[in-house]
Amino acid sequence: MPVTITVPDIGGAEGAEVVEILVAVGDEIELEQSLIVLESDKASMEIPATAAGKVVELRVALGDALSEGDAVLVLESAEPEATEVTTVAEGASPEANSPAVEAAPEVPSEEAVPATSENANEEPAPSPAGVATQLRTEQPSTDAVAPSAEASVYAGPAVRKLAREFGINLTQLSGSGPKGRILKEDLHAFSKARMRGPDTAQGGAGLPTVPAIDFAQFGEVESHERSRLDQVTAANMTRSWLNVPHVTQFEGADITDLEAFRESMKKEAEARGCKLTPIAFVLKACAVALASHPKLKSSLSTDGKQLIYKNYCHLGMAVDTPAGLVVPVIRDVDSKGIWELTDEIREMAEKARAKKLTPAQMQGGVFTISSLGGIGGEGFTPIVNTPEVAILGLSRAEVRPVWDGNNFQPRKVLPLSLSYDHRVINGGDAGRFLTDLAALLADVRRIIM
Ligand code: CAO
Repeated sequence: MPVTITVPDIGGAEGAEVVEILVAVGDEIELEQSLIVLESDKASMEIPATAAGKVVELRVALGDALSEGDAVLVLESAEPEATEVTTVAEGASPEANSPAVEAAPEVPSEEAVPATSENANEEPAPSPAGVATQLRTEQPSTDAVAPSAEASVYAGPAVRKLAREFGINLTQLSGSGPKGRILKEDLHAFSKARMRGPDTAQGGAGLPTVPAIDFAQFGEVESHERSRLDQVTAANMTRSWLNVPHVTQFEGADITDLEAFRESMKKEAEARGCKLTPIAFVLKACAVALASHPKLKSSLSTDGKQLIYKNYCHLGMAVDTPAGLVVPVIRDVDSKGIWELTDEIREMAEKARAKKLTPAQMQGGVFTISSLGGIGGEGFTPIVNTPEVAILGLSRAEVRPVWDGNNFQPRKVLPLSLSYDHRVINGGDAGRFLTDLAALLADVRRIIM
């Protein structure tokens, strides 16, 4: 018997354009097979068959504008007349579909449940036998993209389903089908590219790979295996560099008085069997400054929605060792004196160089100090030791002519460079912290205030 398939409830869309006709006269089609694709200004929708049979007449042409109830085609079906049955178009929005479901009481209520975070990854329940009414809500992609962004992508339900299975965010693809429709082939090409590397998968927005070069063509070369530590450091640096928007702020701290004090303590230091270097004072001054600027020792939650403040002050100290860079953590710097810190700095540096640090001694830092003062250089831009949000670089202190308003005075200036995670720290935060830190170092008496 002839069955006319009509446009179902398409979420109230009027005059949706026919952008694809997926069947032809003479085709044998199955129940729920997609017949045509409609595109409204909000979504694309595949119109499924509400009965199986042979197409005897097409009632639509490309470019036609259709609304609910318009005829799509006529089937010669062996099944009883099915034109009375309401069908909800695939791809129509859940909200728009709800009234249609209310109007079809024979449908079990779970059919009408829109995708939520709880059910988002479940397949829609199969339609009960003999009931042609069907609601398929678009489920959120596994990627962190607003569902509305993906819903506006021009792709059919099968492609969307496949994209969800592959964890592909459809907004990252450009379709090769008519009018930019995303096809299964586009998904396959995208996932192949993604497996090859990030450069091609992002359509040029990812990282270009560095080409492999045979250096031996230019002269003699030697290849040395990198230490495990170097490889781990490389991975950590890359991760931080790629994830964290870095900014570096510079300041010169006048440590003339601090150096005079340190010199005056030299004999006492020798008597104690230690060497008093500037870094112990810098650690202590940082602890004091961080207490007034707790954001500088916070961390961002993984979803970026929370800032985690830490009520402790364990500071990391970069140590240069023959095996590579390590960062032991000095605990509770805020409650320790300069002598205690000096001992601990030496102990940690020795352990680091002897590869005797335990994992626990390298964990829990809230802020890192990297001192190249003993090596040299006027300044550098350290990389934030994520998930910390800031790191302080120290360069070689030098006597410089500093204008006091009347004359140039010879002052010893310690170059400070503060790199920070600009997702968390603003220039103002960094500037205030660094100014306060420089003031503390300029007059170490303030450290005990
Ligand atoms: N300006 C001028 N002189 C400085 C100075 C500075 N900012 N910092 C230290 N010095 C002096 C010290 O006073 C010492 O002088 P004397 O021998 O005349 O007393 C000399 O430089 C050597 O100091 P040091 O570097 O051995 O000792 P420290 O306590 O200052 O630092 C440590 C300890 C462990 C931080 C350091 O040895 C180290 O490993 N630094 C490298 C850190 C690093 O690699 N950072 C880069 C990380 S990113 O790649």
